[in-house]
Amino acid sequence: MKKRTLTIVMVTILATAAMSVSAQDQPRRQRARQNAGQNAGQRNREQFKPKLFAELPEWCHNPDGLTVDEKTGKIYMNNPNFNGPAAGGKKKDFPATLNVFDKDGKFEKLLEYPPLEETGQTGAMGLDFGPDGNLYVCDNQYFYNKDHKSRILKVEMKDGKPTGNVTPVVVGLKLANAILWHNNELWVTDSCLDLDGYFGIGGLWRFKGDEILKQTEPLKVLPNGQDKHLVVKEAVKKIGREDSTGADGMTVDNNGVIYFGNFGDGVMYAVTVDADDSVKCVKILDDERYQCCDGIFFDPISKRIFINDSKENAIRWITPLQGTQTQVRSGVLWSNDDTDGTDGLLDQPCECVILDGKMIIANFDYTFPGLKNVKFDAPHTMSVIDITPLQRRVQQQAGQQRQGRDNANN
Ligand SMILES: [Ca+2]
Ligand SMILES: [Ca+2]
Ligand SMILES: [Ca+2]
Repeated sequence: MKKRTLTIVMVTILATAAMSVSAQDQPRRQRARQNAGQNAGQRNREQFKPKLFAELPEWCHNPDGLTVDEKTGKIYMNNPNFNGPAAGGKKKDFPATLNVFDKDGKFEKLLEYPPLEETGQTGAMGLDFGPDGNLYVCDNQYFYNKDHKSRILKVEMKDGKPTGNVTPVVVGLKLANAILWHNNELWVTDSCLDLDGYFGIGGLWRFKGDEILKQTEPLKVLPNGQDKHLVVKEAVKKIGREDSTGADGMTVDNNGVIYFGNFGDGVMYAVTVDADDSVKCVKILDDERYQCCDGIFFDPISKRIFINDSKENAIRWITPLQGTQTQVRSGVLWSNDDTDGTDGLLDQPCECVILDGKMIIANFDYTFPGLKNVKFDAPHTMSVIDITPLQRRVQQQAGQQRQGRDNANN
């Protein structure tokens, strides 16, 4: 025991001596440059520190899907209220709700979702406005019944408010998570297809507009990965925390490329539709540092796709694909340690939208094994990050590049 202590002391002394020698040898100017770099890094980091956007009541403790009404600038938010005594099949304390925010965080409940009779629950998550002006909503029933009970619901809207008519338009999904109307088509991520031979596998559903908008009864898809509307299937890697959840967040860039990422391993994909209407999916990011992807959102001004990293309490970014690229750049905008969410620090961020340079973030706070967030706790919060410095920088760089090209051409 004593000998070991002595060895450790000796090694420590030697290491300290080596460090001080190298520090003396280091030119002073280089050290100053490094310090300046660290200070700038710290400043850059601090400028994206999240603040509190809204504190939510207990009956709205689980904010998830977000979408902006482009016409009014209002932010619509689904809250499945998964926490509470629903575990074990009991009815939840609070029903799932649809809510609306103005840009300053003023908040109003619009609707309590009617439960699915079979489970007594609704798990309203992703949502998007359709071309008919109604809201389309992922109802994740997987947390209550894994046997193809998830649905897409249409919430009929008039003058920015629900009329009260909520009807299923697609039934038979596994874990409906994110939803996107694009090019008069409806795209939906399914996080847990549970197909034989895979640790985990998720995918993308694609429905033509007419199939949804002109239907007389809900479209029922075939089970177990057999349906033709399931156009992408991607497996999940088994990594440290062994979460098998697949396709989660989804967004589309200004070139019409659709992106999605896996919750369980953080791998990102890009999806395009070819001239013959076939769907192509390529892996664009597979980096062991980044192991989780929940909701994602493309911002055309900063030219970034922002990723809610639930594992790391982080907002990360990737660049959208350009030309024939198949890989993207990536980085971290902000991350913080475990927190209850006080003052707006991230408490398992799951979705974000960007409005007038402000990134509005929902903190899901419904933990899974291996996440930084260790428990569900008050306060229940939405955060906001001012990303205008990043937007300005990217726009300036683009302007300089244009100028450079013009000069070269003249
Ligand atoms: Ca999600
Ligand atoms: Ca919290
Ligand atoms: Ca928490």
